[in-house]
Amino acid sequence: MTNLTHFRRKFLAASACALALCSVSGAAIAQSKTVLRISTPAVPDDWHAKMWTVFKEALDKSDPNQFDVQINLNASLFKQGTEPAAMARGNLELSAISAFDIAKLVPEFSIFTAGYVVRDPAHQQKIFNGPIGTELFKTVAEKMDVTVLSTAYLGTRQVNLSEVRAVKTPADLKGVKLRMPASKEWLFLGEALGATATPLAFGEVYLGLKTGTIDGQDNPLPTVRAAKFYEVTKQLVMTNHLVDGIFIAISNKAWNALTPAQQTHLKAAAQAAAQYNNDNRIKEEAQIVDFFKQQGLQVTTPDVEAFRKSVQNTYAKSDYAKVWPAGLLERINNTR
Ligand code: KDO
Repeated sequence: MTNLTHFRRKFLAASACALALCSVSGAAIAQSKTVLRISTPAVPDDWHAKMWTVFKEALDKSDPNQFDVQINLNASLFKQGTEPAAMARGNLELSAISAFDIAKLVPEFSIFTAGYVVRDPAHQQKIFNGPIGTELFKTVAEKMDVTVLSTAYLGTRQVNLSEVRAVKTPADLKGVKLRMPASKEWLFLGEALGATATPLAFGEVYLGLKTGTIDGQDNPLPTVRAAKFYEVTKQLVMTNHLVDGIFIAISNKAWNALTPAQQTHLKAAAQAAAQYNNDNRIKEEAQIVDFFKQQGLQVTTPDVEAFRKSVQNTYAKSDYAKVWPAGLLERINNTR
């Protein structure tokens, strides 16, 4: 072996070793961070997608180098509605879960899936940040093995149709294939509105509207904009039927592994994220109607009282209402 070859071999071996060391220490740093996987069906342009960046940034600031926050949008990690089970199994740390997801395991929570119960976003925050929230979230933690960190306002749901139709009362929605997320709690709401509820995952709604598999869908207006449903629909019926919320929750496995200081910071980060979402969404909802009009959609006002009466009666007579704790509806109504 020439001196030169010998030198080259030694040099290559040394570099490889340095590289190996380097990647080992890189991996060690990555490993020392607590991984927080987030999964949501939200589209990138919607406020409850963007709020996760606020969460991540708040945590990076309060606890530098302690967390590896991984945000997965568009249901790319878990299918819509499967997040609570994934969290309970320990395959997912965080998500923003709906009242409908919770109602499957905590039946009394179905009171928040009923139309025309929560009055407005301020009412929603008072309910969930007060004693009712504290009591119910305790049951959620016990039955679902997740801890709710904050409540985000998803918006007020409206009916959005692919063809223009005269809609004044629920009877006018008869035969309309109204897409709802795929669970019996959601389908019940669609039927209570007078429509033929048709289950479909959020990610398939745009195509469903375009191809005519469904005649309409319901969502808050900022989502109709962010997911571009206005491109494939012609009418918004302002039913205001559900002041919807999503609950930022963490699996108890992940929560219990945190130090008390980390738990405090995580809660603060989730509250900052919800606040960012709520402020922006409320502001957008107040001015968004003009956008849809400019896009050529008809924005119509039905007889909201007729919808309210009919939806409330349908729920009152249903099995859902049978498990609502005595007095809860009154307590909600009296929350101001
Ligand atoms: C929807 O599928 O209509 C819905 O609005 C239901 C919500 O609970 C939530 O899952 C939301 O979609 C997604 O986050 C997408 O915005």
